[in-house]
Amino acid sequence: MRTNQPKTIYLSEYRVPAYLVDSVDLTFELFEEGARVHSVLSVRRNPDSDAGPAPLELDGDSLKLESLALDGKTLDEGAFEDLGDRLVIPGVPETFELTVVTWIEPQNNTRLEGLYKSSGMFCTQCEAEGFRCITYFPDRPDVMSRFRTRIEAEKSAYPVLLSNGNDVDRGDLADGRHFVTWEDPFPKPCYLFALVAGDLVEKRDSFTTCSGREIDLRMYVEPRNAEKCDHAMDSLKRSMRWDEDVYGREYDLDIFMIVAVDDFNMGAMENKGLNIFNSSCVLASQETATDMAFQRIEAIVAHEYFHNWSGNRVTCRDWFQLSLKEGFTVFRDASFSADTGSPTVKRIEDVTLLRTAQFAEDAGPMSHPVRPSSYMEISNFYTLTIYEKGAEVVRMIHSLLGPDMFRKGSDLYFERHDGQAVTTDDFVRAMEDASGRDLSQFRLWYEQAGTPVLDVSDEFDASAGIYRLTIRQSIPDTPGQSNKQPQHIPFAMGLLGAQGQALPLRLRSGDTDAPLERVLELTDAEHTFEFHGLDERPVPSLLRHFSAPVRVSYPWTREQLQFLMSHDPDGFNRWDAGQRLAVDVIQGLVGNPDEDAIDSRLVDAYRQLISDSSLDQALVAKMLQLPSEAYLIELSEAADAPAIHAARERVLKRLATALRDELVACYNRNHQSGPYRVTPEQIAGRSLRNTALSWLLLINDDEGRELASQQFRAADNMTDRMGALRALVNSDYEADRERVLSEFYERFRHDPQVVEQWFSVQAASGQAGRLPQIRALLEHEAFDWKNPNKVRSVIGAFAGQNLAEFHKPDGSGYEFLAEQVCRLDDSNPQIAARLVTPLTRWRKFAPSYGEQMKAGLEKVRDKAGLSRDVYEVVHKSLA
Ligand code: 0A1
Ligand code: ZN
Repeated sequence: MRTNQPKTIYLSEYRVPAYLVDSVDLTFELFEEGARVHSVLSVRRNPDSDAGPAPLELDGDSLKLESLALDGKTLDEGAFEDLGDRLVIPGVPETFELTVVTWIEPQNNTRLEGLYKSSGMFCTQCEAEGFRCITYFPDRPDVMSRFRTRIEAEKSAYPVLLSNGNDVDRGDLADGRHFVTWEDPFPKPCYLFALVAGDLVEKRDSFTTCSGREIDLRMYVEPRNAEKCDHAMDSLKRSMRWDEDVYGREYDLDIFMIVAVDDFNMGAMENKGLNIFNSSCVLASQETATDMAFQRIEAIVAHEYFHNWSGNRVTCRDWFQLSLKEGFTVFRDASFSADTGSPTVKRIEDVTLLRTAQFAEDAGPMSHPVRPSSYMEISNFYTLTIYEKGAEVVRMIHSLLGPDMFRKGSDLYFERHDGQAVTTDDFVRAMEDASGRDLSQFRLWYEQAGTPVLDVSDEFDASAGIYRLTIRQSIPDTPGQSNKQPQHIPFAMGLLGAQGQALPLRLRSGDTDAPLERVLELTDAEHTFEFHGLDERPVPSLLRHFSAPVRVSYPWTREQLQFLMSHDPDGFNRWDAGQRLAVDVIQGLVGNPDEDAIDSRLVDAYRQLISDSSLDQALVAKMLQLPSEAYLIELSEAADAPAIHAARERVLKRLATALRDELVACYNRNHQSGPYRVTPEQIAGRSLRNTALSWLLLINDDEGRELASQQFRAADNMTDRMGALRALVNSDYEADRERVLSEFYERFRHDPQVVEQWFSVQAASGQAGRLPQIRALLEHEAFDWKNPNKVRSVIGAFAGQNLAEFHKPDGSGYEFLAEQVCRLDDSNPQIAARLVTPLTRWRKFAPSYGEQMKAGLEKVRDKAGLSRDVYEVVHKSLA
């Protein structure tokens, strides 16, 4: 087990590695009772290091060292020091060969870091620091080596033996065993190493690259999943083409492999040539996966594939630079998804996640810059800030430079740094060098944490025809950072006239050819922009496309929001105006239980949305979703989650009652007859139908109930079956709820990915997810504490989505979560540290809640033998 007195690691203490490892020759002997790992390293002193003839230091975690030899000579115990998490070997020559033999127990590895077993197969997860759980090694991304890997295992149980690169040798051994040897020609950090051994079926396809090379594409899955590979394979081929077309990036090995495993801490991993996926992020069929899952799979397959360049060919110098690969790759996968489906809808989805969860993270105790300057446990820094805010930062560079200069910059970056381990600063410099733009102030986005706030005010000088827009920027204090400097913010905007027409944005009087949209560049704490030649006071459309990850505060009237909802030429801002209007209406009802009526403007706006089939239905489907409870909490101070829940439900019920007939009509109009397809049009249709259904059931509408039951029975796809199930589970029809839940389970009990959805629809429901029911789910035959997906689908869904229950005034939800975090801390600290997040937000809530949340955290803090992962999160949250 790891030490529980973690030390902080600082970026300022970065030193180049004293030794480099040019090549690694690994042999894995895999057995049921453990695995023996032979590792032969070619080591040489790093000419760029000023450490001189320093001792060689190798990282190790939970390893049994069997032997150690230097240039063939065994080192006995006096010749090196075992510090628990490190081996220190003094007096090593300038170049040498080190042979290390370790014994590990993958079958007992519940942390799922390093080599472990999942559903009978061996697999690995080495990012960030898992390789040290396999063998002693300088486990840091700036040590890049050529890997050769021989895997030996029993042939009947493990017919498929995989690692990175190309298979160069294979054969049979004594005692029913066999071996395969893999060679990866590209030097890589050890976090990109992977191994898989199991009884898997292979699905093959191929891809011809832009230069005419034929790439062998292979997916490996358990036999029962053989029919769920097509979507991922298709997504992979489209990603490969897209990266050639948009970034000029060609795939480099002859084989590209994807493996699905059931037990996985994260979504997927970009190991060189051998991507390993959480089954739920790669396997899909029409009957078992929702539209959302199809889209998520496409995005994750693309994300992992794109890492081949942004992450693998050019990697990170150290883990503080994590966003170098993650922010850029999320930006790339988001652009791919936007090009594939509806760009506005994709933007809405990304911004929803950012504003709900990343803004909350950035305002909480774990707030950190996109390039952090310290950490205790790096696994805790795979955050929304690194990924999503990091992607927004790259997106802003893209909008400041424009697509052509950005492409020049990325070409330069890949060319200049191919085969290197570099920093976010190197990325920005490549963008500067290619474009000639000065991004020195822009770099603050990487260094300063916290979400900038833009306070916007305006005035109209009718006599001069001038509209003045004043924007003040401020950045809140975050742990360890105060008095921040203004950042460089691209602020896209437009102005609308009374008829909804876009007005020319004349920054000088008499400007001819003035554009209808501008990207204003904010660099100072305050700017005033003047727009000339206006006959009337315009309505401003601010921060179009969400051009920067900031909060905008402007005193919109409800009339203006309703106007923008139907007239803003920017689809994103149309949606945003709807969200702001709904937030305003809901907030007006919070803590105001006697107020029953809601603003007729909201009802009218929604009526128009539901009824007008000439509007973009994909956008309408998004606009009909009320802001989530989590977002409403994020927007409030001293939040009262049950009161927010009640207010939101009241608005939903009022809307559903007022629009009952329109909802039935919308349901019927969106009936789909053709074959199921994952197109933006079909997705929008199913979303509208299922929204209509859920609203009708909220008001106990008998026709809605009948429609839901019918849909549940007759659905030919999971989106519709799940839509009906969710609507019935969240309704007051208790008997229907029980019936559909048990029918659903009986039908899909043998499919873990569907059972996960079945768990979460209950855990997230105010009706089916009361605490005794949640406890019963933990006892269910299908629940498995060792499987992160099951843990997330019950405990994560309860604490993250079932907010009125989780925040019950008696504190029982908090106690429950603390108890489960303590339990998980022993088996899987990474998952435990993620699961505790909701409690860390205790300062956001009204004291009667906050104090009890804090007590939950203290209980976790006091657990004996707390992991480093949970220690860091809990201690920072209580500080
Ligand atoms: N790099 C992977 C995700 C990943 C992140 C962290 C992990 O362990 C701490 C494992 C995988 C990606 O971005 O897809
Ligand atoms: Zn990634």
